[in-house]
Amino acid sequence: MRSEKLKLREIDCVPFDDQRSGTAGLRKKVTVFQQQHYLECFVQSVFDTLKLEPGSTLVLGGDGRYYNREAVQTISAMAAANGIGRMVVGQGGLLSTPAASNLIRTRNAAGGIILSASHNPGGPDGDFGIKFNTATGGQAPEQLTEAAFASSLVCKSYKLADLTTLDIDKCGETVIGNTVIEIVDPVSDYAELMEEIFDFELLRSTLKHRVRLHFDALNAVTGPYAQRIFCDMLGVPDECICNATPLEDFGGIHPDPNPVQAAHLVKLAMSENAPDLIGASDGDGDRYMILGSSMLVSPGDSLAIMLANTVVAPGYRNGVPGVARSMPTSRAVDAVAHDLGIPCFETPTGWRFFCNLLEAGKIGLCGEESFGTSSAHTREKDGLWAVLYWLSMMAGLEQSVGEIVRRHWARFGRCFFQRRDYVIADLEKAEAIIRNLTDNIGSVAGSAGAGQQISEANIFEYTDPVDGSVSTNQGIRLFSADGGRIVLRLSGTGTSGATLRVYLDRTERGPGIAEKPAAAALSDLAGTAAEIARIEHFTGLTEPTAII
Ligand code: VG1
Ligand code: CO
Repeated sequence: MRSEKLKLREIDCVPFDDQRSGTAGLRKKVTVFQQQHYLECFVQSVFDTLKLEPGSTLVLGGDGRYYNREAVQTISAMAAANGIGRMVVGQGGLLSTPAASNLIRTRNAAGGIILSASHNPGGPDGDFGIKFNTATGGQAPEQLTEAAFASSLVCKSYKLADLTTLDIDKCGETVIGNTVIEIVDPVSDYAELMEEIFDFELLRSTLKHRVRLHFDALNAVTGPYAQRIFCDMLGVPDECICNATPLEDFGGIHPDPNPVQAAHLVKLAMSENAPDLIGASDGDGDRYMILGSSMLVSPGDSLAIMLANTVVAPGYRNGVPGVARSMPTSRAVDAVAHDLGIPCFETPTGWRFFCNLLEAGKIGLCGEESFGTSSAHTREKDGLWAVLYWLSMMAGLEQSVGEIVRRHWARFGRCFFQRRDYVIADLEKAEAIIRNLTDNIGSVAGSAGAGQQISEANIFEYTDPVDGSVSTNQGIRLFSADGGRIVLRLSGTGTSGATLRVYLDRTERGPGIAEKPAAAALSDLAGTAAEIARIEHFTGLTEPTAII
């Protein structure tokens, strides 16, 4: 064990004015983070905000993107200088977001720092990000991220220990003054948790005899997790896991598992002799995509189907007390919750809004339309867990992905869903769309566009049922007279310009729903949204940049 004396330095800096967290942490271009004192100032603000007891434990790791390793060294040196008792750091600086959340809980840590810009591109010209979690394992709530921002605006110095570079690739402990820096295997605790929730014996035999799995880690953090869990523990051949080595630039691919960025997986699913289950995960391992032969599972459907089939996994066999979805997520899960007689909460976009509900035991499953789903086993969304849950459904129900989905639609109806993203270079123009709708919200109800009558329009506001905190301006909702819904909001994870997200959903029942393309079911709502929001007028865009 290496041991060093603490050589403490207090370094002066000029405060930054742009360190406000978005939907999931602070995300900026790598070059912004590389400015002198930038990372340090934010981290000092986080330490000051968390007001950690001397000697507390903190978890640290990230998705392995460019700048991850440097940031781990800097944050460890700052932790030693700030009196943290123990830093638990993922080997190689790696920890998937759900694994970090789990480690915070198993180690009774006071919190954690996760280095990730999730699905944003990586590399020297890409993005970097940092988010912090509390002792519950959940992402810091809005009040805390706002407090950290306020603290950064007046951060005129930070504390740093002078220490020789840590060997973060070897598990073991280094002592610096009163701080122990412990490098741990990033996978083992998480893998153990998965083994508790799911019936690995059943999954092993299903994978051996019936289900051919193909998992794509998109060169991001889940590679080592997938290899350990699927190959070592569940016996899947190595070649079924691809892009399994975390790379600093993700090999140039965009680690966002959706049909646009991961079109190669959609192609594979539509091919002859497609694998039975195709899964993929995003940069930091908290999202997923599920496909089967000729079937891409829409995330809203995935949550609904999981809720309808809790019986398949030992961890959920007794059902769940309630469920939650983010407001723009399709309302498919509402029908299942209604059928089960359990509450269905509607929260603003961003995982942090689920954390209080999970912590209070009000919900046992939750999800977002952006391919993120999880349960009370951790306090973050969890990509690999979702793949294991789908595998459990295939094993327990003895059905293919396609059969599971189609049977669900036959029972509950099909909630068609689309997210239409408009990438707008000029932030002002994007804000003008939202401002115009907000200012005129009273007259939007009763108006019509592309043949659709809007019967109700409002601005979503959320009161947390646990702590009573209120979050305003969380998206604009338009309800059509025939039961359709349009939601508009601006993305809070980008690092330049703006992305307007337009979400559409409508439930249909009866014959033909399985064959009907979502585009056909939602084209009138799409036209109505574009017309009422005057997207072309404000931006010149006649079509979305991507439809997900
Ligand atoms: C997006 C998604 C949101 C998700 C967030 C962080 O936010 O819409 O559902 O929670 O990314 O996910 P926005 O504000 O860009 O719409 V991750 O996997 O980037 O931590
Ligand atoms: Co992510």
